[in-house]
Amino acid sequence: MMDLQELRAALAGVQSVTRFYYFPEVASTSDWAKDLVTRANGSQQLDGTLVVADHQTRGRGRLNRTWISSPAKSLLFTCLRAKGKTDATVPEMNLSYALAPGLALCAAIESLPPGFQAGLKYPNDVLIEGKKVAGVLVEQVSSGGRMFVLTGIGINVNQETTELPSGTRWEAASLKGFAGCAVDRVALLCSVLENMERLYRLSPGKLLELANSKCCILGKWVRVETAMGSWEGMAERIAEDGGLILRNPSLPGQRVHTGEVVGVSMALGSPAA
Ligand code: BT5
Repeated sequence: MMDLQELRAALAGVQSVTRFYYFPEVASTSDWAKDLVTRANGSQQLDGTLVVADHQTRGRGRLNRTWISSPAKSLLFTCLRAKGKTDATVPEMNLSYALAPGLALCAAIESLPPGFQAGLKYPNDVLIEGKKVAGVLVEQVSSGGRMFVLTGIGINVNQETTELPSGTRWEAASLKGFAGCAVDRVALLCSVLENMERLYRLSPGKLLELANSKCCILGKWVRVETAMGSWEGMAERIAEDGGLILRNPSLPGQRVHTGEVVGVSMALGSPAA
């Protein structure tokens, strides 16, 4: 389990964290954070709150999918930010909230020895060598007339291969599997939080540029499933509104939102697997 003293000392050095809650086990850090916002009637003081757990019994991904963790081996946390009054009406702010966490994860992971090459799978899963090591769940909740952005992050840190979920669409992997040795979860947590703060200060345009440069599916033929159906095409770029632009000769200028990339063909122009 995490050493609470060590966690407290480390987080004291992270400017963006105003308070934190730690749980050896919780259903979901994002659900707990949501309840906290409601219980506190949307108090502004919640801005900068961090909820960390060593294990989740009902971890969630997007669309209520499951996020599987291993006790004391995953990094599981949710950070809470109060949205400024103007943020709600400025779509670019939503773009920043959507893109910064995945980019922060890539930066934090890439700074670990021995040197990783991490990529973003649209919208913000983090892959190493095509395997999923982390996922991000960005949600908004309002209470007491104030909006909060809840950024839930799950990273496979120190799991053995046998402890990872199998049968997932994107093969799961842990950082330890690539590093060959255990990774310090507290240091990694601080690094992700600091990178996130640094990235939030960039303009949405700059974030978009970075996200496009880290997006490992661009230039590949992909299949994307959305609530409106399934689309195929060459992933061209992430657009200003956060959508993914697909090029397909029979569907010019196709743009998909909040979809799930389910198939990627490594050979350009050939159909997705
Ligand atoms: C995500 O969703 O990848 C976002 C995961 C966010 C989890 C964090 S943990 C802290 C906070 N509290 C929560 O309850 N959630 C957040 P999505 O893109 O929908 O991917 C979910 C899919 O990833 C599942 O359907 C599985 O196929 C796969 N999956 C589940 N657990 C995995 C794991 N540990 N590693 C890799 N893939 C996994």
